[in-house]
Amino acid sequence: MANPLYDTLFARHAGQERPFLTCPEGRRLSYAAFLQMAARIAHVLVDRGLAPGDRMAVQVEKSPEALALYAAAVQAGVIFLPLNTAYTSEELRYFVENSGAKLLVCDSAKEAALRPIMAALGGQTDTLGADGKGSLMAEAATRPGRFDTVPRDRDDLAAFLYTSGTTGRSKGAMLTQDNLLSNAETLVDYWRFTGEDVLLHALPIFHTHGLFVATNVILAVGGQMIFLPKFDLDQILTQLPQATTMMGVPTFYTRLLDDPRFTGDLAAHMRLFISGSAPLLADTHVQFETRTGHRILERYGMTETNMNTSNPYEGERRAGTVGFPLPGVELKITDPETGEPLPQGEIGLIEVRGRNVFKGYWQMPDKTAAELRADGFFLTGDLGSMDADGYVIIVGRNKDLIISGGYNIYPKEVELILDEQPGVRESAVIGVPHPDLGESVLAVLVSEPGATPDTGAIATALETRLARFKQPRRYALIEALPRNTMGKVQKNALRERYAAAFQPTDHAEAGAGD
Ligand code: MLC
Ligand code: AMP
Repeated sequence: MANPLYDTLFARHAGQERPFLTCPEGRRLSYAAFLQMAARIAHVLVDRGLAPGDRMAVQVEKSPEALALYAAAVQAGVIFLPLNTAYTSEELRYFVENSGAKLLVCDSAKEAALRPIMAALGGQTDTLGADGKGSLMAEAATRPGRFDTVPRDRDDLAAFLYTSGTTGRSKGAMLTQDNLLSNAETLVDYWRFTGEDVLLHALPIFHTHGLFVATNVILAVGGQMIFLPKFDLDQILTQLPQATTMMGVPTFYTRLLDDPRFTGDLAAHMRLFISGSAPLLADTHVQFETRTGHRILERYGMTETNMNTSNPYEGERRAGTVGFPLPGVELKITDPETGEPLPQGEIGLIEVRGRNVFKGYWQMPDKTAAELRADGFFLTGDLGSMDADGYVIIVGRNKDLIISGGYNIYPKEVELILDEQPGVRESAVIGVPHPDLGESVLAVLVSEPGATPDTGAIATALETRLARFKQPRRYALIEALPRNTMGKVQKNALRERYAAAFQPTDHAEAGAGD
């Protein structure tokens, strides 16, 4: 095939008037209209000087046009680099500089701050708003609705997704056409998606979950999506009767359960609820089944690997597990020290191999070599075991990572900025249980001798440096950080000490914050 990803997900629907996207305000887009829109945008990308293999960074609100930008990039052979809308200009500068993006598409509200950054790097800027307006679509409107698809190979890169790292420097995960395509095809079969499916889509489209898992699966079968700008409980409850399936992070499900309007009747017609990106508490699984009769299907994935494991469609969906390795994915549990496979039942590092596993980190050969073995196994950084029936259980992380509402935060990135703040001698950032977000960010600060850090001023200083979801929700002052004999900060001790910081009956020692 000339361009496997484009041909399989998009081209096969050309000219079809079947509905593809429905927006809550009543806007509807057929496949034919969507593909025409994408083709017009692809012309603009070429006219902007983007050649196959060039990067296009995109930081825009969710809209049909934003999704068409993804389709246009695939059709033009341009590498798609979506970015969280919460990232600050400072964070954005790093991504565009590191990736060498030639074009940035951003919201017009951010243009004044971002255009100079792009100009200094020799790149261009276009705008696209949540309403679909801006310079990109104004240009696109003047272009033809057909575009000659640029040939690509399965091994060619389709997307860069940045993921933070233990050192605080984000890494661009290079995903090929085949990584995305093979995973979408596997998931369609495993989860029994068909053209009759209507997916309630309330996830952001700048991460693997909302962009690749949700969207690619629907595109692969020619189904429909109810395309909500974000997770909004009222809209979910209104739209649910029109849907057959939903994908979400665990927070979606706990919020639904917290609302008495979410009843078994409302969910009775649904075919499937899927959860991932963060651990789903076994308790949530049980409560959901009690309320609706549905067992949530939990699966496990990563930016670098797409989806690795899933509970079965038929057969037992076992609470507290992430199911079996997907067809085509090899998974082993190894000793973190030696890399040797461990006997069944023992806890070790989860390693995966398959067509789903990425090519490496952009221009970071050392980091790639450290995490992607020469034999193709990727070290996920997650700790787990396999039960006697082959279900994978994730028990923790070898990596110092916080997952808040499905967004990842690497403590180092936050600690580096906290350590620069007046009165702060050192800091430790930890994730502690949060009833809504699963985990939330808490910063433990040690003062300079004789100083008392002003946590209010620190919180303000962080606003321009870090995306809101990475900013600590609570601060705690402590005499000294607990350390082991090697001098390493014992974060487990801190996590235990502040475990109740965000619990409703708040006996927390930590102050300041929500
Ligand atoms: C928003 N805020 C968050 C947050 N989301 N803070 C911490 N963690 C989060 N996840 C902040 C906002 O900045 C704001 O701060 C306040 O919380 C309320 O904002 P909101 O917009 O009303 O939040 P809400 O819409 O309720 O968002 C919560 C959420 C959302 C859980 C619905 O974060 C979400 O959709 N998460 C999904 C993330 C995702 O798709 N992950 C997949 C990664 S891929 P303030 O102070 O300004 O009010 C991956 C691989 C895999 O992991 O396996 O899938
Ligand atoms: P990301 O880097 O955003 O792709 O996040 C990937 C990480 O999310 C994984 O390495 C896991 O730690 C976590 N994750 C994803 N799905 C699950 C799940 N179902 N249960 C527990 N953790 C998960």
